[in-house]
Amino acid sequence: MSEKKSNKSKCKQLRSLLESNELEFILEAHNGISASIVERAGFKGIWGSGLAMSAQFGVRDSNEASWTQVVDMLEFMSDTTSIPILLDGDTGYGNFNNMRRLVKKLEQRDIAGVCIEDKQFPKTNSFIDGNKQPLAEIDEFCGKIKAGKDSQTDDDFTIIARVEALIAGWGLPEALKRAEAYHQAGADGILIHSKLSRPDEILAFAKEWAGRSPLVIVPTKYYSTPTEAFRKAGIDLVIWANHMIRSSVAAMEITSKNIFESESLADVEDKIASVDHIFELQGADELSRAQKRYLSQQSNIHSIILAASRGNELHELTHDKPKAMISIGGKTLLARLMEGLKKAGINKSTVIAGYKAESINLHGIEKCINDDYENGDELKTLICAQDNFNDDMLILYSDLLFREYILRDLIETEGDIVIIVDSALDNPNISGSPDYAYCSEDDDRSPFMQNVTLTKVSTSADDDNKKPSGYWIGMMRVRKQGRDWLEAALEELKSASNFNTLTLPDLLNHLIQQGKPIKVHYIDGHWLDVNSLDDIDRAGDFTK
Ligand code: SPV
Ligand code: MG
Repeated sequence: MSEKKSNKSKCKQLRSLLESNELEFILEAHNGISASIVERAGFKGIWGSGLAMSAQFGVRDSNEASWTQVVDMLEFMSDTTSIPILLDGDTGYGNFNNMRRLVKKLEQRDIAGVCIEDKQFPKTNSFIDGNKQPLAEIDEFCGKIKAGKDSQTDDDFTIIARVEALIAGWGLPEALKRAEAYHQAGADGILIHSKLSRPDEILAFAKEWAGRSPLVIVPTKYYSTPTEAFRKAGIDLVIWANHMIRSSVAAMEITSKNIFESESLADVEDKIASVDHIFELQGADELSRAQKRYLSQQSNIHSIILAASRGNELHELTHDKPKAMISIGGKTLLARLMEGLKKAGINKSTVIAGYKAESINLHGIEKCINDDYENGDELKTLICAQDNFNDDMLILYSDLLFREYILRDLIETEGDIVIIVDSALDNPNISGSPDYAYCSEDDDRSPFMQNVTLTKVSTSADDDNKKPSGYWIGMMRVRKQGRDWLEAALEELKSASNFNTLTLPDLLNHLIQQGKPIKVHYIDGHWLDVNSLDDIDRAGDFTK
């Protein structure tokens, strides 16, 4: 595989190939991926074959594909490679004027050169009834060459004149006469073509031509000739003209037949290019590197949502569904929560259902089920989602309503485990028996981030005669280290006889007892949870 990319322009590279003292080779390609394969194989140039390109479009090599369709394809080929492309430009797609426009467009797309043949538009492939094909008038063709040369802006853009006299059966003298005329008209090289299975007429031409200008051949028919014979004859460039399209056609025929007959992929899988190899040829790695560099980092946070409980205080409202599926202002609590998570860039969520689990039917969530929700509390529910734990996750209750910034703050706060504490103890939205958070420092309401940790969560508002710092709102962020702590704690607690009664606050307290820092981020209101019928009214107001 060629690793070295040339600093030279593509036009200069092609010119060097023609003018080097070595015999050089270029190989056909017909689209972006085949061009890329040709370059990776080590070739120093690409033949933009008319036959192969028309074939890959599924049309005939008779100018059925328009010249702009060809040029569009060349652009893909050129974009994906760093080696020069010599286009098989048929007859130049019209007269001198069409040739001028062709050269202009090819230069704009970084195509290094074009080869035109002295037939008439629309041409057909030289191997189909070659001798019936009318040749162009010499003067007219010379005018086309001159027009092309006069319109190129890069001095190194190459125009090769292809002599079809041998194909049309007009003999060696006519071929030489034409080649000389085209050389005089300014062609940068001569392509002499033959349909014989032996190289005799090509070698005879080369001998007479005697290096007047670079000489190019296409040994499709005389393929068995040893390459050394071309070298000795002073040929400059060999075009392997159609071997990429033919090899891919052969492979596709075998594969399609195999899949059709076996009605299975089992036999072909090991015989074809892997999907990863296709990605590699497409440059997928470069794109992932660019994404890392240019895209804001996509969130990899996974949310784990506890939604197993009925919400007994809501009575009839939760007769046939859990609390999470109660509708507030026309949208369920869970749907609102998912919307909030998505807005914060969190697209992976696991919902742990229990009571009336079947009624949780939201798209885009993974559902885990705690079948034993009646006999267990929150930790029993949480461990049902243990397989979905992630090195970056949120654990939260499903009955929360909150302003968007709270989630954003939680995501942005550093810490192995971070919780949100509402320091507004007079928050009118909070009723019932909330979780009071006791913290290392109270909220100083300064705009600067405080370094506060949780010391306890309790349902009591005067634990040890102390005032709580606020409410834990039921959201926590757990990063890699925190996940390890949390999993170890769950493992220990699982064997406790009261495991079935344990809640998330119990888990937090256990972690604190073990000396693990639980980082606190303070907020000032702007949230509520739905536990009672009164909360439903408040929730309605909150969402207006
Ligand atoms: C092509 O590759 O399209 C050519 C070469 O023109 S040949 O098919 O041999 O005419
Ligand atoms: Mg052709």
